[in-house]
Amino acid sequence: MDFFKRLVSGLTKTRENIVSGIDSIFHGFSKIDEEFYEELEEILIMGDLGVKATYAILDDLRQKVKEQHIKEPLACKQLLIDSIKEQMNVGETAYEFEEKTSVVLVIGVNGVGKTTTIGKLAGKLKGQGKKVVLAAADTFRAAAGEQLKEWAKRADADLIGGQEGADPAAIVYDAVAAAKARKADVLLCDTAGRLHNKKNLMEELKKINRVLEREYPEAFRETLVVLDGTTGQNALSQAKEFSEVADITGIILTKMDGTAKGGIAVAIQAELGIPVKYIGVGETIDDLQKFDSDDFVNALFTMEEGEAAC
Ligand SMILES: Nc1nc2c(ncn2[C@@H]2O[C@H](COP(=O)(O)OP(=O)(O)O)[C@@H](O)[C@H]2O)c(=O)[nH]1
Ligand SMILES: [Mg+2]
Repeated sequence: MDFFKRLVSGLTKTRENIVSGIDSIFHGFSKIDEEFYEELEEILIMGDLGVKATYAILDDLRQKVKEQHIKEPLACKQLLIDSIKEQMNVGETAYEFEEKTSVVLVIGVNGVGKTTTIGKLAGKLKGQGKKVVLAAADTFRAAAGEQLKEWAKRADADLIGGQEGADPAAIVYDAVAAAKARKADVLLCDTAGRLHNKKNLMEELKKINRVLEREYPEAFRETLVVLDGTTGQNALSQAKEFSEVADITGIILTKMDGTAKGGIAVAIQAELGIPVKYIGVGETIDDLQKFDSDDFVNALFTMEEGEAAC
């Protein structure tokens, strides 16, 4: 299946959640009035686009409708699509780390998909002919290291780890030494996500960052927050909290296969202005895609073959 078809297919539930509601409004209303906007507002908020983004989208839509003297609800569907794309605009998303000697710190709460995503990323980079080293700096649970070891095998990447309970910053230190010695292109660091203990997490990230700054200043830095796309508004608040303790350069939204809450991608880019760089669309090594907001919105409003158009 090609890339766009997979995206369209993966977004089926989100599309049903948002677009079928929108379509019924566009068809159900004979004129554009307050009630029309109110219903639209409710659907966008229920669709996890977030309150702030929803208001911005509707303000923009109202203005365009006024300027262009549009009277028919159906005639403003394309304007709505354009408004969503505009609100999501965060400029060109950069993937510089893929081209440079780089170190990628992957953070996020437990269970969101950090380890899995690192495995997928390692596989992608290996596919591009890169040398990849993984740092198993989630030493909080022994299982986490084992899981990353499995992924390292699958992706054919090197792994640097330590005992359960070992100091994560010390593992990152060892991993940097290995990355340098082996002339690695990319070092991917897995971490433990204990957001419920913000002070500890902050201290831990600070320590890791200090090691990276001191030992690997020549490496290009990337800090990616992994969020579980099925958790909707929770994901948005996690992104906010992490942005308070780290300089986030991008978001990875996982479990976008089969969720009805994919609208959260709009909220994240529109509200936080942080680019969603990848989305996870399954549990295998190939299930990670680069994210493009225009493609995403197009896929959201594209009917799949067999899906009834309202
Ligand atoms: N369906 C689906 N499951 C995923 C995706 N990413 C991760 N998972 C699953 O989510 C669970 C937790 O992932 P894990 O990488 O261990 O999360 P971590 O605690 O953040 O490291 C695992 O069962 C993964 O297979 C995804 O994109 N789609
Ligand atoms: Mg993990």
